[in-house]
Amino acid sequence: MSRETPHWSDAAASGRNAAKGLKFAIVVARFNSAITEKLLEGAQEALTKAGASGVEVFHVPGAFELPLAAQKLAKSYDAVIALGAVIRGETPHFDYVCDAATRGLLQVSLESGTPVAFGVLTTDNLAQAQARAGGEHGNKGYDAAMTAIEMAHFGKVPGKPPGK
Ligand code: INI
Repeated sequence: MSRETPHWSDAAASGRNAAKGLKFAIVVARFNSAITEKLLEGAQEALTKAGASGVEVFHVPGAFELPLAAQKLAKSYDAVIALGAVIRGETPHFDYVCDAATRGLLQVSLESGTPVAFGVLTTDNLAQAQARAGGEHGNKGYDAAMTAIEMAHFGKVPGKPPGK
């Protein structure tokens, strides 16, 4: 459960049925799996609370692979939740992986029209990642799933909140 001020809609947050009848794909990077599996737990908790039953989980090697997986999944789901953890090392590799994941996931979302929630941590160290994967800064996987629920409804029925 996230402990920071929620930035998703009240309807998505309070609707026990907000995710009912929708299909969600969660794609998770295995790199830094101690972190990403916690993000996955958070995302699944949010979707379960919102009444989702159509949830499937897919794994890829690292954050760099998330956009291609999301592109394939975007065709068959109402929303995709991309989860990863990129932790800064000693080389510029971090910047390239972050950039590729960020731009790639945005591109998939815009080109497919399917919401792709960005649940990729980009941190300077492991402690910062732990704090955001079920620690003192909440769980960004949970947050990404709540965003996916809201965006899956976005524009479908104007003026009608999710779960109603
Ligand atoms: N992938 C991550 O998900 N997180 C990282 O921190 C990371 N680092 O630091 O290298 C990482 N690299 C792997 C990358 O995502 C690809 O899997 C790899 O380059 C093969 O394409």
